[in-house]
Amino acid sequence: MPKYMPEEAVKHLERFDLNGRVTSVERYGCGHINDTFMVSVCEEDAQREQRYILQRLSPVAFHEPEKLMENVSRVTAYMKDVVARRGGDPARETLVVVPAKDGGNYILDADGSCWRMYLFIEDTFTCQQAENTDVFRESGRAFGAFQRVLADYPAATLHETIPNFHHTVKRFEALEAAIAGNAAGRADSVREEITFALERKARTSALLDGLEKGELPLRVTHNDTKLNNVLMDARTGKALCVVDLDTVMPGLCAYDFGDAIRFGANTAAEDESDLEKIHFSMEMFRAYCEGYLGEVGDMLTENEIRTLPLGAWMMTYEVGIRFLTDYLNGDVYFHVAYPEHNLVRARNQFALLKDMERNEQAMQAAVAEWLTR
Ligand code: ADP
Ligand code: GN1
Ligand code: MG
Repeated sequence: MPKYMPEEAVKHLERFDLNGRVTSVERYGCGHINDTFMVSVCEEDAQREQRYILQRLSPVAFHEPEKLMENVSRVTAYMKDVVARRGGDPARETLVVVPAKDGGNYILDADGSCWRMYLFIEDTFTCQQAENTDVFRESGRAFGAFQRVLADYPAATLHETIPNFHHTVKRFEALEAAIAGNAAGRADSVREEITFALERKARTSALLDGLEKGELPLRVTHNDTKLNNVLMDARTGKALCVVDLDTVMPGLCAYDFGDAIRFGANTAAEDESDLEKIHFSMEMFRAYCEGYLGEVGDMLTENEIRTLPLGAWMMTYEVGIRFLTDYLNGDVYFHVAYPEHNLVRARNQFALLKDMERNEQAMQAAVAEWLTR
């Protein structure tokens, strides 16, 4: 997808309820889906600067922005109450949607693209890679706490913003269609990666089978638990706020656990091209278990806990085939910085997957410890 430039973004700001003069608009963050900008506004009355996040939702990923924003508004309002009741600071610990002048919570531009704004949460940082176990353990605590807070949320009121988002069998079918369609003429150059993906077909339904048989419950999950979707407090180093709520919908806890592991227990960045640098870190895995299961260990069933390592495998495999699919389709979904970017990401995830497969027993043993606590 082409990236939007600040000059394009700035045009939409006058439709939001901002009290002051816009002084700068810059592209921001490392998300692969939306176009994100940081906006600075010099407030008229007070002589101070207020910053905002402005985002254009990806129309390729999200087809019903109205429903998506309804989810975001409801979930953030719910979390705000919980945080306030606990004596926390709702403006820092949850996302705050900035209203549009027409009273809505987003605007549509002439092309039908959806733009929305949040208050910028100051004095935080995000990590593009887990630098140490403390940071990763903290992110596990944050996603665990997020899931716990939403445990009693009326899940049936949530819209499915991306249908079948973690339906790995359907992701596999999308890969098969991309191979057959060969839209970008790249299929012959990635035969090795295609074979690697196809060889693992039998396992793609393993979590869905558990769901179908009633062995695994649906919960309200985040579904995109990358480390850079947690804002860390720059003053304390502790996790402060979970962001990127576009895919909050019913799901399996193995999705949230697994997606976090595939990103943070990789010894290299998600798009490292030197495969020698890519290893699966059991140390990081254990640290995440401490953070995550420390929050939700008593809430999850034994079956759920036992499927967490499978979740790590599944999410790594799934996003690997999603990157490969997008490469075959000509880079229509994920933002790319160079032509081979999606292929590099797919190879990276497959290298990680191989190392995870070598560590499956160790992962199982690590989660089993939580069953006897
Ligand atoms: P994408 O869906 O494209 O990943 P995100 O919503 O995750 O977009 O935003 C991209 C990045 O912007 C995040 O990783 C985070 O670093 C930063 N970010 C998002 N929302 C806020 C906010 N309210 N305050 C400060 N930083 C934010
Ligand atoms: C996308 O939006 P972002 O960058 O946090 C994607 C995830 C992938 C991830 C891979 C809505 O996450 O599913 O795991 O890239 N989000 C969506 O880095 O497709
Ligand atoms: Mg994100």
